[in-house]
Amino acid sequence: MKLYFSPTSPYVRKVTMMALEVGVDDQIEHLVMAGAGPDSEVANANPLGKVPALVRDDGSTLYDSPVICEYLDTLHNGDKLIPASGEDRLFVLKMQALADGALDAGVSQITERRRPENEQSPGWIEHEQKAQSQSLTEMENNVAGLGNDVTLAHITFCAALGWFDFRNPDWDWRENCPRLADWYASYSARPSAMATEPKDPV
Ligand SMILES: N[C@@H](CCC(=O)N[C@@H](CS)C(=O)NCC(=O)O)C(=O)O
Repeated sequence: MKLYFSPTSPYVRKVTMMALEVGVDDQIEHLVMAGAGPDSEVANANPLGKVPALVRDDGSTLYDSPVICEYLDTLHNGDKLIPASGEDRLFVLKMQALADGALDAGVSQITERRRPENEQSPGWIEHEQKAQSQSLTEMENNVAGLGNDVTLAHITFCAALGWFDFRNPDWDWRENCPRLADWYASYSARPSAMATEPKDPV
């Protein structure tokens, strides 16, 4: 399998943490992208031009990160990181959507701030900040429910919080989210989290 990869993308990090947790990372070749977008090479595998995108050995492709994680979870015989059915499954998928959504709102703010100053919309940035901050409150309220057995929800929470620290180190999200902060401090010590910490390319 080949994975269109960026070392700074939190969505790619999700997929890589998932692959490490389920023991299939050594089956994945990383195609490191300098940039993504609909005009980039990534569009060969994902018409949206977004990473992560996975090319399977038969040439078929999968995207986006939730779908790739779902696929990786089928490739091993150990405990599944996405429950097969019922309320447990819905909870994990909902928590994934929540943390992915908080990330989407963070990425959207950065994208807006990178536009020429006279084209930026302060109203849009405020809109996305509110969505992000409400999502964090919901993560704080649900973190105790994640439990000790690692699931895709844990992985997505870690990817989101790690990226917030990486891209916005001055933002003290921990102040209003003490349970999330404690959980993150402990989860970040997992080998899959330590091996995938976001970093700018040298
Ligand atoms: N929902 C997607 C989001 C992927 C995404 O936004 N990737 C960003 C990098 S962090 C990207 O490739 N952006 C390029 C672009 O939008 O042109 C997922 O979960 O995989």
